[in-house]
Amino acid sequence: MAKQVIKVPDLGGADQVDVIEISVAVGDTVAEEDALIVVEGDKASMDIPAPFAGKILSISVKEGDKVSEGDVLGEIETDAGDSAEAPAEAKAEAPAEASAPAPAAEPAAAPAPAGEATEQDIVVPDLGGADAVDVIEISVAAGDEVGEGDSLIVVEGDKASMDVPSPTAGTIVSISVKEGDKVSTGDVIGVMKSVAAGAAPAPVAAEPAAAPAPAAAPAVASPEPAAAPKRDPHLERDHTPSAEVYAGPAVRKLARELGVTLNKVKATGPRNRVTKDDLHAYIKEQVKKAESGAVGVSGGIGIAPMPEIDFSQFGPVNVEPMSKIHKITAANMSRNWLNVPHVTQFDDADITELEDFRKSMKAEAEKRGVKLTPVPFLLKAAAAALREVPSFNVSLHNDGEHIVRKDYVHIGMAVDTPKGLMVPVIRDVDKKGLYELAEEATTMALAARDGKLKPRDMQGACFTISSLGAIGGTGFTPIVNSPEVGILGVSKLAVRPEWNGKEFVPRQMLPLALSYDHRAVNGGDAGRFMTYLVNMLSDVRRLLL
Ligand code: CAO
Repeated sequence: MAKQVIKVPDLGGADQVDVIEISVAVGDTVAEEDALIVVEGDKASMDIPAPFAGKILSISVKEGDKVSEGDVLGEIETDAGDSAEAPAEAKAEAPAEASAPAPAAEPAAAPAPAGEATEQDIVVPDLGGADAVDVIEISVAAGDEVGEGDSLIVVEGDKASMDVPSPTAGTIVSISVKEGDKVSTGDVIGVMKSVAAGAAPAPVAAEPAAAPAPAAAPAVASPEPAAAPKRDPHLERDHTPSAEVYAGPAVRKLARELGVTLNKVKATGPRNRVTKDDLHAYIKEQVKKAESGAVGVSGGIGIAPMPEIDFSQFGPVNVEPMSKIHKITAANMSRNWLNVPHVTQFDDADITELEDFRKSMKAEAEKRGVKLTPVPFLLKAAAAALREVPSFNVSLHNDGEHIVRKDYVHIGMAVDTPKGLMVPVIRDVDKKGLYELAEEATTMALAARDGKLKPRDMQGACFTISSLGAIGGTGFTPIVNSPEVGILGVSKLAVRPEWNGKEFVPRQMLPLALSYDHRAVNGGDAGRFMTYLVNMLSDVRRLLL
């Protein structure tokens, strides 16, 4: 362990810069090069990185202070052993990567007469040793008039984003790089036409907005690499793109890593600056909203959050925690409701014959130890319909470009349990007989109610049946259990007068509601599916084939 003093490194000539952000606190563990504070000069902001990995022992500046090269910022306890105990000052004062300051732009070959437009290459100026930095923004286009020092493109190195400023006032003729390209000092990034001022022959090629500073005094012998920033601070301006967001390079980098658009973040820093804390607060808020299901549920469609209501003002209440199953179901329901464009189609199946048959088989079924309710018949009919109309036996691929067609028929069965809704899955329904399905449906429903289902028992369904027939109701619109694309809602069988062409006769009618994902299934296929299903249920002989 060694205690080291942290000092302000070479600021490339800038003096008395403002401390605009303290990025660490006492006790924080930092890695070498992590931003400790952010300072801002006239036009540039820059991170002051940690010279070593270690633990922050003290911070001796605060936001609003002014600092210059060599000023003490605080102390750090490094992991380095005695051998690494080089004078901290030496490390902090080490120069930016030993690269000689390069000329900002190639000088023009010939002086230009006053007032005459001359074309010149726009060259990437000294990047303070950084190499092959990313072009992250093109701020101008051909034909744009620019002033000297205006930002032309924004580049980003390891830790800093920097503007490449216009070397002179003039008109952009062309920009030869695009976002995502890599550029280094001396690369030509475009051509501009400048107007030479005054009669005296003047070098047309401009310098960058601020001349590159000479590297600081040579480092005092240090066993470790220099801790000074690797960029020329003159170029590290806080780039304020169209949204005019004010933030330092570290915050911008973090925002990009997290996929946050900075202009959405509420700035609380000095002069409306977005700080790291602002970014964290924004992310926290978004996560909270997403988890509550209020907004950001995949589509992020900006639904206003539900107001918080104190129900006790209306009468006695008891607030209880929701079960885990209830919470999962709630999240899935809102996800599916918001993501899936639902259509629900209704029909009634005349199951008079099916019921006669079922009742005639009931005693035999009981002898076999199974309960023959309408559900196994529905499973069998739905499996046949999925084979007949395969556009229901699909899932939409997440890439939005593919559809997954399934050559298996597994059907989920919604089970009402004291802990909430569970959907065990009966596999290969198309290959199973009625007794087998009846037995499996009973076993699964019991396992669901006893909380004995395993995760795999609830996975892999192609379609779901939700039967409320034993409970009641004439119809309901079930929610598709995505990634499935269809669900059948079954209501209570009712005896109704049906016209047979000559007279009204009492028939046992089963109300069915088929909800489907209209992205995957078109109305025609849904109509065919429902009609096929109804025919199967209405003619029990076909079901048994
Ligand atoms: N119409 C009239 N009676 C029906 C019927 C219908 N559509 N469906 C079943 N019945 C009858 C059965 O024949 C049985 O009568 P008998 O005992 O006289 O034979 C009785 O209702 C009870 O059936 P059951 O509930 O024991 O068995 P089932 O096969 O009908 O249902 C299951 C099994 C697991 C689907 C059901 O118990 C269940 O949990 N349903 C609720 C599903 C649910 O909550 N869906 C909503 C999801 S979306 O929120």
